Amino acid sequence: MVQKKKGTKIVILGSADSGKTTTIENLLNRKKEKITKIECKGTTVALDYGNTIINGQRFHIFATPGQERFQFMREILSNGLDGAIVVIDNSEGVTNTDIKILENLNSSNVPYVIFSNKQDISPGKIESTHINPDIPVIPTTATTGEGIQEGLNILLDLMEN
Ligand SMILES: Nc1nc2c(ncn2[C@@H]2O[C@H](COP(=O)(O)OP(=O)(O)O)[C@@H](O)[C@H]2O)c(=O)[nH]1
Ligand SMILES: [Mg+2]
Repeated sequence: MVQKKKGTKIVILGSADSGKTTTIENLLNRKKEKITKIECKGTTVALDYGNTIINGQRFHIFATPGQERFQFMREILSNGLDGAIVVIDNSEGVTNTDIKILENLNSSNVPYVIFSNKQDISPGKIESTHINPDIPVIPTTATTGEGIQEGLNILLDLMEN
């Protein structure tokens, strides 16, 4: 039996400490939605999860752990996703973990955007041959919310087309 989908799944990917949890907090807290976090010593070990309604549609948003040993969680969470956000720490640049994530996304048909985060401490554009020139790169500061909502809207537009 074909099941009716109950909402849209967005996954936030990126290296450890790039700002994924802060991004999901920013997206959901402003709407006072509850977030479930599974952390150890302040870092995500399994996932962060929250859901919210945008324009009458339910969105399930997951943030993944960045450490390599949790790659299996990225794979589980990346099943059946409708859109993705890759959060890159602009002060660190594109890491090996980010390269793997970008390569996976580029070989899929999943719409995604890149947040070049921590613009407050490292302003400017990311330069990397690993970034597909067709993919929108949005400068963000997750701690203040700068660029976050705008970036989500750009992703939602891509997902509609
Ligand atoms: N200065 C600055 N710090 C940030 C920003 N976003 C996240 N952080 C900090 O970076 C650290 C890691 O953030 P977190 O969201 O836990 O990263 P995650 O491992 O990707 O989930 C925390 O101390 C955050 O407060 C940002 O835009 N600017
Ligand atoms: Mg986290």
